[in-house]
Amino acid sequence: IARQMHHQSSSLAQEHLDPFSLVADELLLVGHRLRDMVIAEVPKLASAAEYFFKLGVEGKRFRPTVLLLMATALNVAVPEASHHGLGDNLSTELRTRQQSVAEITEMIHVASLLHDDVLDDAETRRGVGSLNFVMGNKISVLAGDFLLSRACVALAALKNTEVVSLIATVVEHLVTGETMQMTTASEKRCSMEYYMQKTFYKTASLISNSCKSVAILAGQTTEVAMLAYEYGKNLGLAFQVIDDVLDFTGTSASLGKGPLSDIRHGIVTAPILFAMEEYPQLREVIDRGFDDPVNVELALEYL
Ligand code: GRG
Repeated sequence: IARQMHHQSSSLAQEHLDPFSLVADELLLVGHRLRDMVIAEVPKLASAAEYFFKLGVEGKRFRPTVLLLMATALNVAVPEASHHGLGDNLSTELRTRQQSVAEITEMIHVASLLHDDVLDDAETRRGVGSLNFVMGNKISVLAGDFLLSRACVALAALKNTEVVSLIATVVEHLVTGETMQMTTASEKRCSMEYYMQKTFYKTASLISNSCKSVAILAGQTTEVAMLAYEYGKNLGLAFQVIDDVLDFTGTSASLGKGPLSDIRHGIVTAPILFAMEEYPQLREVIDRGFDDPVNVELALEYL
């Protein structure tokens, strides 16, 4: 993507290729539109649904950033076929539709965070009280459902059945990944294969399928769409592995929540699996579970 951007504007020096700054203005626009898209009729639902879209608690916007950069790279050469159904101002219309994918993706992401925090009984998120902690579990679940519904409406408005199908399937993947994470079966919990599959569903699927959607909207070939998918998949897997490491190395300030929260929730993450390859005896500690803080401390010694 950086190379494509570089070709587009030769004045763009390598050191200026900070991905966030390249799409900063557009991210602001996406942020404004998201705030409009999540306005609800009933005041209690409105304040709950808007909670993570307000300035200062909007998160890193990693997914919209990746999608806008993907759109920039792919729109350099838009095949003739994609003109079909779009007006004269092709590039503006196409870009707006791709921004819509970024907005839908962020809404689904936030919906999953709201439900996740209820499941985990979390107290903090993005450096503030999690919505379930501040307003209660019931409204958090409903706000997540509301966001999913708004995302569905925006998705339908794209009038592209392939994209609708891809993104709708991601919701199933999120639920599947979260359910897989709940397993207590030792064989599965402790295998790298299971971890990678779970991580694809939980984190990478949303990024890969939305990247592919941006390519489809640009009328790219199946081959390019698959490359966009693979790129998003690998980026998503890497993103989760880094997120896993940060759980051990980050601070409350940098994480926006307490460190070691994964291990305290009994989640077997990448650093634990890698440590287990070196110290097979760690498996015993994992099998005993992390409900007991003594086992958490023991596991940390291996890490
Ligand atoms: C209702 C859509 C829906 C799903 C229900 C709870 C659940 C099933 C899925 C949870 C999936 C989940 C929370 C995956 C973790 C993904 C992840 C790495 C989150 C952190 O993403 P960041 O760091 O967060 O991009 P910010 O706050 O920056 O947006």
